[in-house]
Amino acid sequence: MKKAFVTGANGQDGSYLIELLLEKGYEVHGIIRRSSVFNTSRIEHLMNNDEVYNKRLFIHYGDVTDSSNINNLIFSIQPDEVYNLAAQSHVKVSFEIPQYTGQVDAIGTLNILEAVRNLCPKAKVYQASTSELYGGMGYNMPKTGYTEESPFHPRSPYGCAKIYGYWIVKNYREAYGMYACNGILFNHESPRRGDTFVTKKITNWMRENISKIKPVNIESFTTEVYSLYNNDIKIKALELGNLNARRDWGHAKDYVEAMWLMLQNKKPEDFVISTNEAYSVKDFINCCLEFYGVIKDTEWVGIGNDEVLVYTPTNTTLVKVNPKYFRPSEVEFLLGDSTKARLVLGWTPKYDLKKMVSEMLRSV
Ligand code: NAP
Ligand code: G4F
Repeated sequence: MKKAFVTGANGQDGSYLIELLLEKGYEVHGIIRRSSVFNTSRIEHLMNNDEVYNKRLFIHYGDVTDSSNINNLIFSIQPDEVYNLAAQSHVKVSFEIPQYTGQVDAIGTLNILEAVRNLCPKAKVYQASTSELYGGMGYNMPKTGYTEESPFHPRSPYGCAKIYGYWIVKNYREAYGMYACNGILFNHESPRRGDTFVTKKITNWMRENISKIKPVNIESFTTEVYSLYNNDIKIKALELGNLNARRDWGHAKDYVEAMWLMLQNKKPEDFVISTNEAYSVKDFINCCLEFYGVIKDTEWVGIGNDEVLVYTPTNTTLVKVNPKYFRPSEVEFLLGDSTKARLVLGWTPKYDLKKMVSEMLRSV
């Protein structure tokens, strides 16, 4: 039975990856950090499954910044595959805690590589690299999307820490012949996405508020009828930052499959994983409004920081800009070109934006 070691086990990707590895018959060892509150909600269903928990799924306390802990675990488990997903993964937060972000996202990656090199050298390593490496600057924006060959220009302490992770993985591959690869993944979302990322923030708000302007089960309401119904609605507008940022948004379930495929490849290589389609934050909001069938009753008005989304029957503001969500330096545009992964790994995404939005809006 193959053994996998997963850091960031209770994160969005960690939870889907562990499900996939268990389905494929692996023995899986995940690490979680000690927390003063329960922090296993994304893997609770697996930990409650008596057929796998403590039989094929083992959860250990661990932290990638604690090399003694990582060394002990790697030495005692002797995994065949290591998936390093642990990170301080929020770009905006990285401006507030840059040093900590570097310790986890950069030095944490080095700690994993050193543990494998010294204590379990045959293990294959997957590193969670990111499209944030590219930076989306005007001079460096290929029309058909970023490939494995595109230059990098990170725009945040997160991006800078991850670029160290990217290069140290490449260096250990070249220097020591390790099977170590970077998955350069574009944004991927799901109902398990953290609540402060833009897609989850939007879909949470929609689920809470759209039923107030249109009872979602009553499809036959005419605009006239539900604007009457809406006379006394109280909606706290959704406050967002850059509405025009564009992202190539995929589904986390598709992307963890790509991680696994990378470690089954004949040789260690780096791969871009993306849907190859980019949409703006406003497009994402419009897609949610289409799902609820209310888009025809809404209108974007104003420009810049004064731009708002209005529900026209009652002139209610649904979305507005709050500059506190702007980043000191922004990545305006990310579009991937995952041709290589599709050709070499045979990977293709099963979700498009509409299907993913619909799953996020239907989830509880
Ligand atoms: P996530 O939900 O934020 O999960 C990150 C996980 O890392 C959490 O379980 C977190 O634990 C854990 N962690 C943080 N610091 C740690 C430390 N010092 N030691 C051990 N574990 C630690 O992120 P995700 O969306 O699943 O992303 C997974 C990885 O892919 C991350 O490395 C991220 O940077 C990268 N990535 C993500 C995307 C994306 O769009 N989702 C795209 C490209 C790359 P707590 O729950 O205790 O905080
Ligand atoms: O959802 P986001 O916070 O994701 P971001 O910054 O693209 O980073 C995510 O994807 C990266 C891959 O490219 C990962 F490496 C990283 O770990 C993370 O998973 O923001 C997306 C866009 C940004 O341009 C942001 O400025 O949405 C814009 N945005 C507008 N209003 C907002 C908001 N982002 C957040 N989080 N909150 C807002 O209110």
